[in-house]
Amino acid sequence: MTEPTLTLNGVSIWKGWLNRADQEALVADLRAVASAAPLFSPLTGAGRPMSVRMTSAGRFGWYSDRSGYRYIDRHPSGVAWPPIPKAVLMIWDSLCGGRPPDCCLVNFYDPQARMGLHQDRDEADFAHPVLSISLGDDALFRVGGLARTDPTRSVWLQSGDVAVLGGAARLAFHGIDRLRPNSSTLLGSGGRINLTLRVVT
Ligand code: MD6
Ligand code: FE
Repeated sequence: MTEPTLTLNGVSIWKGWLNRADQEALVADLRAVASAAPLFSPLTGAGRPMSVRMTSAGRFGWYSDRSGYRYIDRHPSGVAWPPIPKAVLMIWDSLCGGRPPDCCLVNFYDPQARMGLHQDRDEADFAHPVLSISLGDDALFRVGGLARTDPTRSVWLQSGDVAVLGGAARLAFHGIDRLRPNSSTLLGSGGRINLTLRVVT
């Protein structure tokens, strides 16, 4: 398998895994996903809307409201989640292999959106990695350890970069501190899209 460009507290990062044409094709796929299953702002446990808007593709979609974080098998409107785009599944195949993901979470960041430090732990089996794809504006990605208070390291993720949280780093705390507005021309109106692929069940 291709060696990552860098690792950050055990998280593998492939810089520029997708070229510009691949990125543009992926954005077109994601616009189709969002027109079938519109973006929404999930509520945190405290009942406040998250600053990131999201939707999903695949058998399951990630959801959150006052009763907690979970996967649901339909969009909140009742429509089925659209299938995961083929190009996205091919990226998983190249870097993770094994069982294909059954959720592709699509996060859309406005220029001022952020994602607090968290663990991805709503899946049934942490032996499966989580793969993330960045599109659009640069984002400052922070990665710590298995405890919230462990020291962290940060890297700017750019459009076309792919990161994998697997092995000992599968449950590493991570988050997005801020975007660098207008650092990419990929998305007409700015902002950032992050895809995360997971095996849920
Ligand atoms: C983001 N990423 O890049 C936030 N989760 O917008 C994540 O929360 C994430 O990059 C699991 C695995 C990789 C990730
Ligand atoms: Fe995450």
